Amino acid sequence: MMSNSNGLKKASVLGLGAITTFTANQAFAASGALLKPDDFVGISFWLITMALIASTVFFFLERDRVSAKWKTSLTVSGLVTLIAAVHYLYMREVWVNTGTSPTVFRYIDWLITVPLLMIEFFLILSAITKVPVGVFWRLMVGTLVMLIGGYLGEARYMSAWPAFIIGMAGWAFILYEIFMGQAGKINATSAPPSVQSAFSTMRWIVTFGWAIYPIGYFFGYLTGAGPEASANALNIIYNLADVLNKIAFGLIIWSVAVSESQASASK
Ligand SMILES: *C/C=C(C)/C=C/C=C(C)/C=C/C1=C(C)CCCC1(C)C
Repeated sequence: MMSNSNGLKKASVLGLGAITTFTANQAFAASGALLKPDDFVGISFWLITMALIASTVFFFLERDRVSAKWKTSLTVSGLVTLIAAVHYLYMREVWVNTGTSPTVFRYIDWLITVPLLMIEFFLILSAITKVPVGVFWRLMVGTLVMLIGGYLGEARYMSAWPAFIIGMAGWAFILYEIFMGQAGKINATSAPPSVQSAFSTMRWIVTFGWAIYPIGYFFGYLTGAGPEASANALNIIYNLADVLNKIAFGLIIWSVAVSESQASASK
């Protein structure tokens, strides 16, 4: 009973938040251009905004279904999609009005959401065993190097290639930690099968799903295509990557949380 009415309360708070953001944004939109039917990049910004809002509501409400130690993981998944949804509203605005890449909003979003995604690795392991904080800090350092490198290149503080290489080094450091470093070892030695399987899927997402971003950067800055062609490619690629890396990633965590909660309830 209690958790039901809490759920409803949460849903209405969220709904209100979404509507407010949306209305404020519409007022802002009225001053500029509107979405055109042949602007497929602009349309992708819209579609993904809606998917992100829906995912946020879903993750927050589903917290009620899982046992206590999994709730934080679902909260973090919902925060990732919420933060991204708000940024997508602004990014669409920049795109529709100027036809240029919303680089600053994109990186502010990443600066918050990528660390939160890294924390998920830490959380799913912490739900089952004690994890040294060094794991957490190494994942943060890798993230910062990756994003600062990318930003320096995209905002043209640095030439595109060297910045790209710095970014790639940060990502490689993250991959090392989750495959061969301490996080990987803790998973292999102490996690139950369902956590191991979620950990391994999450790890492949960070490998192949995240690889889509440097591919986007490549088409955006390193091929020498015209500015318009490359801005289109860059944004559509980054947008699709976000669907996988924010929404699908959250769904994997949700599914292990639900199955582990049921398993421990039936014990
Ligand atoms: C929700 C947003 C996510 C998961 C963003 C992830 C971004 C990356 C994995 C970016 C990677 C990059 C490199 C590996 C090289 C330099 C350029 C970047 C920043 C695009």
